[in-house]
Amino acid sequence: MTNVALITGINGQDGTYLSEFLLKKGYTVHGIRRGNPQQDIKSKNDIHLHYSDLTDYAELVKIIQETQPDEIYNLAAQSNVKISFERPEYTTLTNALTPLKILEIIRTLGLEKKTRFFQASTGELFGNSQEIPQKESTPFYPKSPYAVSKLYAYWICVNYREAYDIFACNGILFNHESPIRPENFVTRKITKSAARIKKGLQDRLYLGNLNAKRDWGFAGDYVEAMWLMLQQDKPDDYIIATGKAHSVRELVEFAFREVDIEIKWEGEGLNEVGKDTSNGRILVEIDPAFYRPVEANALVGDSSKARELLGWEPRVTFEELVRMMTRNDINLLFDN
Ligand code: G4F
Repeated sequence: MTNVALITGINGQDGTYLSEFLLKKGYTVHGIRRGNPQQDIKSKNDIHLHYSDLTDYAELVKIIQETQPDEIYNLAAQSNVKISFERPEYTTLTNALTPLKILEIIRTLGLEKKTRFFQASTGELFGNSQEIPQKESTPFYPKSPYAVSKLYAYWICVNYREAYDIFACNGILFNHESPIRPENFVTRKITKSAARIKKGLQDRLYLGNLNAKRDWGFAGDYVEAMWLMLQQDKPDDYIIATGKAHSVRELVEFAFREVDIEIKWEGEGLNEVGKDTSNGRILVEIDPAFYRPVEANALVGDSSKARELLGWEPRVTFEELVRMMTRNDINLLFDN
């Protein structure tokens, strides 16, 4: 008998890496994605795709009833922090209520003893926390509608674990990136722009807060941690992070270095620019449109608990991650 996994958000970055990981482990993988309901269940690369909208409770019941999963990974979300300030209600409905619905379905279908549940929780829960690095015991202080919606999701997961004995885990994931990260996240925006500027396809890169610091790891490493959490004897919550913070400014410098451009910074605040040291050309400028109404503090996670209990540790460093992403973006340009 093979294990059956059901992944929401199968077509996103994490869904892509996780489904590859589980297929290699011999799982039967089902995934939910938005699309044409007429297509019902389709099979693509050995993944059974279910076209559904997660706001549709009845369809979710049907999919879980039919697939009888051993493990459910809830990766679907409106995951962009900036967009959450513009679409707070949609963000809340998607991020907070989807895990509630899944947990409630597990309970009402009597799958408490069969189905294990993973919730993609986030380092953004610690938005304004004063403790650095943040641990599982650090008090939460969310600073965006996104983070507030994920706070509900975190606690409903804990609540169903305690109330109904469901094997439910929160992976408190700090930023995790890859070559398939969409461009509305800063890592991919920067690596793609560095490649395009190098090739003469773009003049400038416009960014928001250069001083923001994040703990950036590789998504491929993080999906392994998700799986490990569901293989333990007891359900629990774990921080998954590299433990190292870097600024957006450093990210820019690293990515441009990969395309043999050295950046030097001049000016201050909104007038700060990044210039190519070899010819003085301005390549990076600030655009206040990319600032957020409030910014989280330096986010950096202490994943000692995951290292100790799951035997997990990140393999790819920040430098390797930026190199991997920038080189991929260069290759994509040369392929086209
Ligand atoms: O890449 P970001 O948009 O990711 P953010 O907001 O840290 O959130 C990501 O990580 C979280 C986990 O810690 C996840 F929960 C969440 O779903 C998502 O995956 O922004 C990173 C930083 C921010 O401080 C932002 O203000 O980069 C700063 N930044 C500066 N200029 C920019 C830009 N971010 C974006 N997206 N675009 C800019 O031009």
